[in-house]
Amino acid sequence: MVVISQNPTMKMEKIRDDIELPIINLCNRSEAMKEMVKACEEYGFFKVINHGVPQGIISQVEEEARGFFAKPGPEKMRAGPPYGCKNIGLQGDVGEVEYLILQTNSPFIIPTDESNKFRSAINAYVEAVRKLACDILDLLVEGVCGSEGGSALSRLMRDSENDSILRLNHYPAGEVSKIGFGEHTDPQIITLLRSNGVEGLQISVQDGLWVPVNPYPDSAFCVNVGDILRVMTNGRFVSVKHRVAVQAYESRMSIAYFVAPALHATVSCLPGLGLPLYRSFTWGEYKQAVYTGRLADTRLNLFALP
Ligand code: GA4
Repeated sequence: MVVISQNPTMKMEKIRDDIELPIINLCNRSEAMKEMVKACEEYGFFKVINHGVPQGIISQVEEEARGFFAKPGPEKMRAGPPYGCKNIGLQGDVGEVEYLILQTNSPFIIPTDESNKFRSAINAYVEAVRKLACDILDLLVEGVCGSEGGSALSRLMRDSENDSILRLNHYPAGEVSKIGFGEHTDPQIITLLRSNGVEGLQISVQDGLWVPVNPYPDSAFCVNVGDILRVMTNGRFVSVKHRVAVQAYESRMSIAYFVAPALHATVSCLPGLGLPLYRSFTWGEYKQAVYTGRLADTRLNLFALP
């Protein structure tokens, strides 16, 4: 069904609540491969279950993150640069969100975490989601290029200098008219997202038409295609704009693992996928464009070939 939103800051937008993202069972690998490729072409988003990330590891990091965000503001500010509140990026974008952004290729400290429990929970989580990301990337490459594709994508993140990041977000409950995180595509290869069962994520299936992503099943990871994977599949997979709306009834918490290559890695289309739509570039070059632009920009246009 298509409903017109009454929401003043989200303007008069259409919300479609009859589209469900596919829930893909990773136990059945050949089925999963086909379903994932189809979902990446159609929505740029899917959910995975039986993903192999132990529930204990997920619960631990979620509990620590809840504890961190429940601390008083000044104490969180002490966490310094990894902690941010409302300001998104460097060009004046804002949202009703507080967050921790952690670079996963170098050791980090969270000054409020005297016992190091949070850090250990994060490290265990990153190790587990990294494996899952490699697994998904290998299946996707095989689905698109056949077995000759090998580990073309997962190899990028096996590089110890890969630029993957972990972002923990907290969207306090509030006025539903407010945007927690404005519309954007993820710049990286793929994103693996967990949420605390509170809705808010919406994806843009076509201009001005938003689909709310239901946060169930609870055990699932929501996976989405980033701009780099779009380039590498020569536009066959779509990196789709998404955003997060504030919920009135409960705070939303999410943990996103953004899979990125090393800064020096060259990004270009995988072999056998036709005439390239984009020129080759390094991830460092793309990241630079990402941080000099605004959140909602369609940065890939800058790299499109005539
Ligand atoms: C969107 C995806 C990730 O959250 C993120 C964001 C980054 C940031 O918050 O620092 C950016 C945004 C994201 C894309 C455009 C730029 C950079 C904010 C912003 C305005 C961590 C990322 O990699 O790109």
